[in-house]
Amino acid sequence: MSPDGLVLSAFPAVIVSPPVRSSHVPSIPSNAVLVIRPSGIFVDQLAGDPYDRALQELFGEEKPQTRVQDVMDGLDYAKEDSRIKAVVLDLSAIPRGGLSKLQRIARMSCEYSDATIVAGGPIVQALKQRLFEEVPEIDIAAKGEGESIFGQILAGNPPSQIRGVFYRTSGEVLENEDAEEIADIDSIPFPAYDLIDLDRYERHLSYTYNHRRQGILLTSRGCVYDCSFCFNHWKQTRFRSAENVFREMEELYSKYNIRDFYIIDDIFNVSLKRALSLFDKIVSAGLRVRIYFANGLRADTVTEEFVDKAVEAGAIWFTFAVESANEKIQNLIRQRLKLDKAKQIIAYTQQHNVVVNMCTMFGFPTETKQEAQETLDWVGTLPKPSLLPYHFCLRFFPGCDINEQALEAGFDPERLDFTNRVSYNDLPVGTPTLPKSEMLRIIVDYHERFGLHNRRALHSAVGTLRSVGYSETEIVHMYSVLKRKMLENVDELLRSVRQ
Ligand code: B12
Ligand code: SF4
Repeated sequence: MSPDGLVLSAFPAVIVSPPVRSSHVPSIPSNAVLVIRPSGIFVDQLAGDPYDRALQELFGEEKPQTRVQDVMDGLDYAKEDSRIKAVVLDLSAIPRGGLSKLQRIARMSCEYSDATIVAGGPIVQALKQRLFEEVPEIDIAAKGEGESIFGQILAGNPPSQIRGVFYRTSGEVLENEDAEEIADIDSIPFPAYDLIDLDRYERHLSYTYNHRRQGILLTSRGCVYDCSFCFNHWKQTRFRSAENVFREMEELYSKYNIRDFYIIDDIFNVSLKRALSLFDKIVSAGLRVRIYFANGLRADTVTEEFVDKAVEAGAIWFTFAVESANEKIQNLIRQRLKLDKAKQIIAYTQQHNVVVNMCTMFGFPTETKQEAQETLDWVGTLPKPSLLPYHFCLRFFPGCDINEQALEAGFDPERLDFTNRVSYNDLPVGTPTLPKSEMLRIIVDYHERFGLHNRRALHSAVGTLRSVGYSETEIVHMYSVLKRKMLENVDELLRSVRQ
């Protein structure tokens, strides 16, 4: 065994053999030994910005990297497959620095505990019983709002008597009826900030890539729209009152010295009246805050008054959800954004001294190269591109209607499943109407025209960030994340673009 090799104690035998690269799919004999031989460096996410990786792959120059998650997945599959009698992790092809990560994998794989494992979040509604297969350690899963369900679990109530859960009993997974959603969400207490070490959070990057004492605001639950690519896990859409949101802001402002507020609602601007009332309250109380719309606003229902009042109240960060500028795709995904109205209000917002982002996507079922190109061209007609280079390949999450639309359009089911197991900025795999090579070109094209590899866009973005108060360190950290490599200073960032 190689000196770096690590054997999982759960498996009885150890054999190291060199990796065999072959185009055919090998059959697995009984009593097999699985050799996992990662190459390159171990990473949590693949390094290098999407532009660089797309180019490298187009020209066949990809640098070897191995995702920790991929190794863990391999181990998981091996555990379930009775034909595999042993697993060997052969580390001879990775530099020594990866050892600590590998030990983590091994420890995590071997650790068992007697604690009751409770899961929650949208993933429960999305995967249902399948979640218990994917994560066999889970005992109970809450399929709705945790506030009351978790309290009942902690109180020791038997799962069979708790509404809104899946639970494992005598080897099967049972589902109870849904729990009621909380009708008046003003009644939910504010988050317990006294339990949070705000200084520690400040050292980490916020939703908008800066280091601040952060107030995170969720002012509504649910969404009135019905986009087919989205997992809308709330049944009813409910809004907190402007008064209630303002009281939370005021408390965070005076008690915790928080000045930066990040709004993460699905669509904050569904109620214009409520939004304007909140902005008025902030202005009349003289709170000197910075507001970030970290999640997408619906552009065609934003008004000039909304933008003006939001800016007056301290908004410095606007994100607009555009997704596609092609009418056919807009109808398919049921977003039905009025593109002209959206363009007008985005351009209007860009006249203010604020960050303006647009989230766009490609890779929709039936989308052709020309239709995908339309989105890029539409972005090109705006006075400025999106500050954040957020042009992503669509991912297919379980439970979203887009999956059926994709299957109808001839997508390979295995590829669909693959896309939701990788990070949003991992490279795309291609669709029946948009092959992978075209997708890679779209990424390269986007970054050269508007993104990380466009000199004008980068200079303009850095100028805007400085003018809304981002420090040089924050800008360096933000772009280190976007480019997936540690930058020394802003000059290095600006020098990195040749054209
Ligand atoms: C903020 C956010 C993020 C942030 C998260 C930052 C953070 N550290 O929290 C960022 C930008 C990093 C992010 C990333 C991603 N996100 Co996101 N995100 C959201 C968003 C907008 C808000 C989440 C939130 O705080 N909600 C408010 C709280 C109160 O609601 P909640 O989390 O659902 O919790 C309630 C219940 O679910 C339940 N509950 C939750 N946890 C638990 C635990 C227990 C034990 C119990 C009993 C109950 C319980 O009780 C809570 C209170 O009622 C949601 C959309 C939404 N409206 O929720 C999407 C959402 C959760 N994200 C989604 C996705 C797909 C992703 C990504 C996979 C995107 C990608 N392709 O990479 C990644 C995954 C990151 C990861 N590693 O998990 C999807 C999930 C779909 C699904 N089927 O699971 C959502 C629903 C968006 C959507 N509409 O499609 N996300
Ligand atoms: S994508 Fe946005 S607007 Fe569409 S349903 Fe989801 S949260 Fe609502």
